[in-house]
Amino acid sequence: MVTRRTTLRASLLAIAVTISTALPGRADPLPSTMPQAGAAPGGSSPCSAGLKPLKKASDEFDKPLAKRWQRYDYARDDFYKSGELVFRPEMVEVKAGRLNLYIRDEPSDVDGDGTLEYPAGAVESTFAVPGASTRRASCVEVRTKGFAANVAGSNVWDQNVFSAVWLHDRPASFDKNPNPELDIQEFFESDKQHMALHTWESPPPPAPGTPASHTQVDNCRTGRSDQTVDPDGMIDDCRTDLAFGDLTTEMHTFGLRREIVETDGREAGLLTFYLDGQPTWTKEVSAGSPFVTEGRHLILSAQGNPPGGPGLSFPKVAEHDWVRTYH
Ligand SMILES: [Ca+2]
Ligand SMILES: [Ca+2]
Ligand SMILES: [Ca+2]
Repeated sequence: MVTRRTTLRASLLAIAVTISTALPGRADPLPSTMPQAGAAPGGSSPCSAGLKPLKKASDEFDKPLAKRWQRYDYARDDFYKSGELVFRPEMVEVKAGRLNLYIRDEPSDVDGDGTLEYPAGAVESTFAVPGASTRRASCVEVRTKGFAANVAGSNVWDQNVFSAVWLHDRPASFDKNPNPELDIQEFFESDKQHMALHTWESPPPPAPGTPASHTQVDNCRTGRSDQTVDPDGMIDDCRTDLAFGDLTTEMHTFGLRREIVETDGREAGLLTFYLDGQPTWTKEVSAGSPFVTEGRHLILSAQGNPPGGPGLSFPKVAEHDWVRTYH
């Protein structure tokens, strides 16, 4: 395992070195298939390096929510539910430059099955965070302070609800198969970032577009040993060695860069997840994979895991300071 890890790091270093040579003031040009890092003024983070801000896919949350977001609403469709949470538009608030998503301790049995559901907030963008091409990478960053699935300790699932930052178009549909889902923060432990890739293979209509279960493609959690089998010869570097302390007490920036790079003489799709500018997971997929090429909506949500109540104190609120997309 150590040898493989070293090899992966060496591959990544090779990529990093290649990109750094293209920064302004350096002489070596990039191969034509490489993203033109440094070619345009860009963001200040490694996620956005060399890319231009994409205003139409960004929001500082300093004005009321415009048409670039839809609020999830259980009254519109009972699809808008997660575990013991039901999504209500009034649980979404924009105030003092922040998008706040609440869970309130006002449960009722909305579906009549004898269990209580709690009103919660979630939004999905109407814009797409663009996918990457051979010429252009894509980055989305979200500044957020969430609530964790896990408060008391790393092996205690004591809260049963959590906030999430992810890319997907909901509901899934047959014509968008395999409906890739990229979870920048699938769920959230107080001191760990949990990232995941899923697909939703939808049956043809008239069956519901979102199947009952999704496919777990891969995942990575900081601060925990890697639980997945990495494919041979492909970059899959989950930084299980990183410790971040309590992530719930202040704002942190979570990001995902998607790009098509040349590594070891081949073209590859590369997904790099970030926490405060630090790469936490670098995952290779094929250059044509929809995980890297497809535009996807951004979803900011409270999520629930049945069974049981949300646990611990109320009100719970996930605060989002901004969303910034670069392309
Ligand atoms: Ca803001
Ligand atoms: Ca119920
Ligand atoms: Ca893996």
